[in-house]
Amino acid sequence: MENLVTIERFILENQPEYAVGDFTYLLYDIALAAKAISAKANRAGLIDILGRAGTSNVQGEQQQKLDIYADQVIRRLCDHTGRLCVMASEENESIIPIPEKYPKGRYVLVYDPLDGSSNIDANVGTGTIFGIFRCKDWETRGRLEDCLQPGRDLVAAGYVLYGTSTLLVYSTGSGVHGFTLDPQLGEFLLSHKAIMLPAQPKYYSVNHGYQSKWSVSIQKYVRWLQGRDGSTFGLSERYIGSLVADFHRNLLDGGVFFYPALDHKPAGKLRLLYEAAPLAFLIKQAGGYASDGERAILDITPTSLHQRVPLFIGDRKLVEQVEYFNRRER
Ligand code: AHM
Ligand code: MG
Repeated sequence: MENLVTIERFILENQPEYAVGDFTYLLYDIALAAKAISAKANRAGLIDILGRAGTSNVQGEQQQKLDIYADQVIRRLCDHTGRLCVMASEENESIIPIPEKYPKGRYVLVYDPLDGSSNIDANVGTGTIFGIFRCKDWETRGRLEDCLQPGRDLVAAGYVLYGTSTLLVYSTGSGVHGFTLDPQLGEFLLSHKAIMLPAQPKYYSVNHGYQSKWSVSIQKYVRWLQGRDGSTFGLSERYIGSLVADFHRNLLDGGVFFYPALDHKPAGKLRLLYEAAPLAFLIKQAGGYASDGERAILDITPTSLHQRVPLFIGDRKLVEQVEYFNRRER
C-alpha cells in the first residue's frame, strides 16, 4: 500500500520558504471550507426534499442557495484568523473588509465560491476557484487596490471540483498538485502529484451555441481546431458548461478551453480576478498558457473587481494559435 499523504502534511512539507505559518494555515482554511461546501453540495437534492417536506415554510426558514452558503462559509472561516487583510468574492459587489475587531493579516483572498452553480439542479459538477495575493501595504487594512493585482503577482491559486468525487487542486508556484477528499476519513489525500499537461492535446471546449456571435477569427480558429482548412489537428469537442470541470478535464487530458468575446458580450463572460487569473496561474505551472486572445491573462491588471475577460486557456500551442488568428484579422 502506498503512503497516504494528507493535504496538511503535503502543504507543510512543500511550503515555500516565505510561507511558513500564516500562508500554510490559510490553505488549510480553504481546504476546510471545501469540505463544508462539499458536504452541502453532496446533499443538494436531499436538503431541498427535506426542506419541502419539513419545517422550512412553517417556521419561515429559507433554504439558502448553495452559492450563498459557499460564499459565507469561506468568508466566516477566513475573516477572523489574522491571516488576511481583505477578501473579494464573485458574490459580493464590493471588497470584503476584515472586521476591525479581528487582527489584520498579510494576504488577500479572491474567490468564486461556487462557479457553475446553475448546474447544481442537474447534478453536474461545480467548483470553487481561489487566488491569494500579498497585501500591497502591510500598514493599512485591505483596500480595493490590494485586490486589483495582476495574475502574475499571485502567490497561490487553486480550485475545488465538486464532481463524482471532491478534488482540491492548488499551486504555490512549484507545480500543480491534486488531492481527493476521502469522505470516510474526512481528509484530502494526495492523488495527483505534479500535474503537467500532456504533450498531445485531445479536446477543445467552447459553447457552440454562440457560434453566430463569434468573430471571423474565432470561426477560423474553431475550423483549425477541428482539423479543417489544412490544419493537422482534429480535436474532439467536450463542453460541460462548468468552468472548473471543463478546466480540470483538459488539464488531465490536454486541450484548450475558451469563452471568447461575443457580439453581445464583447468582454466574454468570465471574470478576470476570480476565474481567469487563478486558472492562468495554474495552467502556467502545468506547462500551458492563458490569453485573452491578444496577451497573457497573467499580465492584465484589473481595473474593477468584477471585470470580465475573454479567456483561452490550456495547451500553449493551441492558445498561441488564437492570438495568431486574431493578429491576422486585425
Ligand atoms: P457563473 O460564475 O455565473 O457560475 O458563470 C460561469 C460559468 C462557467 O462555469 C462556465 O464556463 C460558463 O459560465 C458557462 O457559460 P455558458 O452557459 O454561457 O456557456
Ligand atoms: Mg463564476
